[in-house]
Amino acid sequence: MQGRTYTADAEPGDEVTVAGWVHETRDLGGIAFLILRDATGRIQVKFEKDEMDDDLVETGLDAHRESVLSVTGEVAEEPRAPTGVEVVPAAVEVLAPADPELPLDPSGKVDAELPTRLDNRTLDLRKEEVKAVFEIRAEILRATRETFRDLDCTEINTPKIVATGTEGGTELFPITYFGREAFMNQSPQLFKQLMAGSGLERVFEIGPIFRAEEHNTPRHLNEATSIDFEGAFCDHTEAMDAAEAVAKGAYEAVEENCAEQLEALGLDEEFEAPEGEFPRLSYEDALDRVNAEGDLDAHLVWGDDLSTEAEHVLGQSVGEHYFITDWPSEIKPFYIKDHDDDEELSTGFDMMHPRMELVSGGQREHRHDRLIAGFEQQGLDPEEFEYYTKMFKYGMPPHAGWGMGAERLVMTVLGLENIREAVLFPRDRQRLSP
Ligand code: AMO
Repeated sequence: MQGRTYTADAEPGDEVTVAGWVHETRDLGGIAFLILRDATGRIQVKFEKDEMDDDLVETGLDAHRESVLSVTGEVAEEPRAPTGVEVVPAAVEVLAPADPELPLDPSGKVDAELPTRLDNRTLDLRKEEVKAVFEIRAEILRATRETFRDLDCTEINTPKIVATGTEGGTELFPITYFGREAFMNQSPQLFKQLMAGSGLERVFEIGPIFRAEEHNTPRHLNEATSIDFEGAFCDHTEAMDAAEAVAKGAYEAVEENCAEQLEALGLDEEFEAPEGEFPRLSYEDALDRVNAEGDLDAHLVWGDDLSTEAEHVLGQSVGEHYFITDWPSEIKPFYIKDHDDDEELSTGFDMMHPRMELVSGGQREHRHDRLIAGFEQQGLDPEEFEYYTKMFKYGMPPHAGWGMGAERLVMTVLGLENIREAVLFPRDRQRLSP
């Protein structure tokens, strides 16, 4: 809008046009106040009924809450106004009226349940604390791109419609692609590995992944955003360094650049970026720790995956971010390389927040014959993946990488209860719209 001033930029003495939503109106008789809200904050508009044109007063005061108005007038200092200034209007225009009945109260005076909030995300995002989550999410992704830049990575985008899956056949969403069966991609895994073998060497992607998993939990989405890294000539320890740098970079950026948003979320006092190196615990040590400290139904033995309950015990025990390394090969994906001196042991790792898993990754199997054998052991037909495996015949360097759930990162940085709070329009078992 030509000539529009953000409410935060309105200075005493300025002649401005501000535009935004009617946050509230207070009619005191001879004088009335309207609070107008925009992306930058709120401003008071003062109506002195005896001194102003009736039409102007009526237009301003008859507008229902959440209607969109533009107000032109002079900004005056007013210590009693919420921001210390007010606009004395010379013209008021209704740009978009709002129904008097709202499905959700953006002023936050009336709480709404999460499903109602998600059904009405536009209104929900007019609340300062909800807007703050998405501003912080954007800052985390910005900082992540910066960290990857410092790590000499090139940003890539890979196909989301694919012919085959990689992360286990049961979790694929099938679609029809010109009469053929195709799938929504579960992970950029194979494509990012192909790029590690290209002239780009070190790549990252921030993009959607689709998982048709049955889970309906506060930590799972059926469409999530994955932050993926893949680096040629990297081993699993260097990949872990990169994951740690991305996580720390996210916290530091939020701490440095999001003071206002943290305050809106009531986190300004308690927000803490992790300090020191994330401990690296072997799978075996993790099992011992869970068995010693946890009160689980079953004693964990070598080869067991860590249940949510076991992760919880471990998280409480470690109390900070940590890695779990040296997993049994049999429970890590076929594309992860085993240790050269012990084939039972995988270079795969997970990076954990005390509340949940954030990352999994590892060094990759880059030897063509071993890779083909891995596909076969997994029950996958290597022929179907020939586009991928054949590139391992033409000089595929050793490489390593990982995937990190962006929503889980935001969720853990901000201590959100439910992952759906970190996505604008979540996709889960029940939710396909909006
Ligand atoms: P994985 O399947 O463990 O590994 O996924 C990596 C990370 O992505 C996030 N994530 C999810 N977040 C929300 N909802 C989901 N349904 C969901 N699924 C995964 C988690 C998880 O730690 N190809 C490998 C990565 C690699 O080795 O590079 C992979 O996808 O934070």
